[in-house]
Amino acid sequence: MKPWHTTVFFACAMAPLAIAQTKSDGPFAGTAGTFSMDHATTAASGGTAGGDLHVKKYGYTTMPPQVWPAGTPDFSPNSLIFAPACLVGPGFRTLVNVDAFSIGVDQIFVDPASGTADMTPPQWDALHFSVTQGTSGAAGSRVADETAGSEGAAGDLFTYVVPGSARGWAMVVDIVYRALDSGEIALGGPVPDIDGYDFFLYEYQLPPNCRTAPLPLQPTFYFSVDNASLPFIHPTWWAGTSPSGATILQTSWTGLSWTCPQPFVTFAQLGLAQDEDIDAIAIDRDRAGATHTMILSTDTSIVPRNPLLAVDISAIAAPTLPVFVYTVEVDGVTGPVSSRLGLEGADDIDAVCLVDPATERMGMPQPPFPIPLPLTGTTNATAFGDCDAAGNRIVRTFISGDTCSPGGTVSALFLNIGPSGFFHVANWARPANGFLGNPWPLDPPPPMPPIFVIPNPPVLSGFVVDLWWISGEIQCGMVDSAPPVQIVL
Ligand SMILES: [Ca+2]
Ligand SMILES: [Ca+2]
Ligand SMILES: [Ca+2]
Repeated sequence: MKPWHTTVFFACAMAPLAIAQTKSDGPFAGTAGTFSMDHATTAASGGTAGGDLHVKKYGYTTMPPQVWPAGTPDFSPNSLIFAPACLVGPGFRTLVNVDAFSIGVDQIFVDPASGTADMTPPQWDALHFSVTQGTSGAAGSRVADETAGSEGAAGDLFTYVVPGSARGWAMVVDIVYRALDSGEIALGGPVPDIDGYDFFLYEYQLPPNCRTAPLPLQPTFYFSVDNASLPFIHPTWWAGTSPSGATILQTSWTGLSWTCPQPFVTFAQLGLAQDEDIDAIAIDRDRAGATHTMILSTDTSIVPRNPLLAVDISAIAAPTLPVFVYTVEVDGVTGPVSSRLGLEGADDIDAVCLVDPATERMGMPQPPFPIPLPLTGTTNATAFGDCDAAGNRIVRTFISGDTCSPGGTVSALFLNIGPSGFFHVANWARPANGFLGNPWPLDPPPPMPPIFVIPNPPVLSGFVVDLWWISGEIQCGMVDSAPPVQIVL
């Protein structure tokens, strides 16, 4: 291996080009998660309609999210809420739609007395969200840009690092990024729609040593169904309360099976009308040391409300719970988070999850290196802790950028461990159709993923490394250096 400054990789000075921002970007581009989609999207993606959770692994893919396999805990569809013992059997799966879910370990940092974002170093908070099909976004916003595309924005996953987040590169804060385009995860249908997302649930797919955070052995699954599902829900689920799509239900894993659903928080406790519908939840209740809070969204077309509400759930049995608009202070002014996301008017959110990347198994963007070349400034790199098929800890790192067709592309990955300087570890080449273009499934099969897997021998476990990608498109005369990403092996 050679220090990076002795590696002659790009020899020519190149002029920057004006390029549209069509790539996935930000600190979570290519992230994993558990998704639910609306019925039409699920069916068009080759899945089984109705309330099912779908697994999407790290990266960009030509395979849609897959139905959760049986396991422990068992989030597969016939076990989770459709077990016959719970009186809503598998035959109802095409009729019941889960439109919000969480496993209670979201990392939510808000003041429970005001609903305002409130972090203490080294905490971060990164909001992951999806918008509804009716959302247009404020002029010039990232959401509006995506809405203008033929497939819309409703099937994309966006992220937003909440101001006040303590660690990392300040330039990623208070910016809406698109972490995944619907085409990059192969969602089907003319206007795909994600209607539920949770990152942490995905991590039950990984051995404990590969997760970003500890997970409960006996988790609780919090969820809501949509109003159209209500005729198919057995009355026992409501425990004597009035049926409502704005009630949040819960079911717990006993180690062998799930308890039958019961109310966690009713619409009445939240001050909502019975005919309203909660369509997104993030709950921080079952995480050690957490302040018990919840972020939710209602269907704002039924009753106009801010699309992100914060709730203090520390007194869960109280007849009414404190509900606030989720707000954040920016430049001394406190205002709705939804406004920072570029949402206005009838715009609405239908999936939400909050993640703290300070867990160190998620890559932290670092300040960019000064490079004596004209750079396009368009390349983005991310890194995530993961496991290989044998259960060994690995790091996956991805780059994304902009298409320069038909130019071929070469990329190089450098690795820095400690004070030793950067070492060149790999080159990666694409022969045609642009290096870093989105969506990836448009590439000729088999797609070559924009990925490099760094094997992680146990002897290196715990080392902090910086990953640095540089890439160039020879025919188009483009070169760029992505900000380095720091992660713990
Ligand atoms: Ca959506
Ligand atoms: Ca609902
Ligand atoms: Ca909503």
